[in-house]
Amino acid sequence: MKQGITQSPYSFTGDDIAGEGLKTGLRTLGDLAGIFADEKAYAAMDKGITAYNVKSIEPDPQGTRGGLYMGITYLESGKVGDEYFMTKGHFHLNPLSTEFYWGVKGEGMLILMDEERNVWAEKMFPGSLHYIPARVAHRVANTGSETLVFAACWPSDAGHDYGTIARDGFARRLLDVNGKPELV
Ligand code: M6P
Ligand code: ZN
Repeated sequence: MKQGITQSPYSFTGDDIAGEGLKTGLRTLGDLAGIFADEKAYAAMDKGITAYNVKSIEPDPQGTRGGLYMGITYLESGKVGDEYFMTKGHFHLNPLSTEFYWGVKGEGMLILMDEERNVWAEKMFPGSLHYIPARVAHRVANTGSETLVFAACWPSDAGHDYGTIARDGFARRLLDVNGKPELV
């Protein structure tokens, strides 16, 4: 049992997290097969390049009710054809689960889609804060020329449903149209 003054086992320095049990995950372009519209452009690219890295602190086992996880994602700048590098995107397995995202560095767009497949997007930048409601799929695109860094906090019983997005995709895509991001 802990007593008295102790030091937290975790740290958050604004653009990095560290501490006990830190988890890290890498997604290469090869891990993102099927999510980009321009299949020809995708086929011509090196599948080994890093699309993004995620670091997370997950103090309780996955599925724990009432627990919280904290993560930070480093999404590289790049495009596949006219489409910005983006995260896989997911609904939560637990449909009641919500999540906060916030922008730390760089420029991007949080793309959101409800179960009726309505799609909207919010600009991400250092200091932007985004609440992702229940039953809303979420994906982030890097629209800038530097690495986009964003942090997230989500319930430990949220889970990731990647299958729905893998099967049906998002109803709209964020493309570079004459140098500007547009939902198409
Ligand atoms: C955020 C959180 C994580 C998620 C990560 C990457 O850090 O939402 O749960 O894993 O972004 O997104 P994705 O899982 O869609 O690739
Ligand atoms: Zn989520």
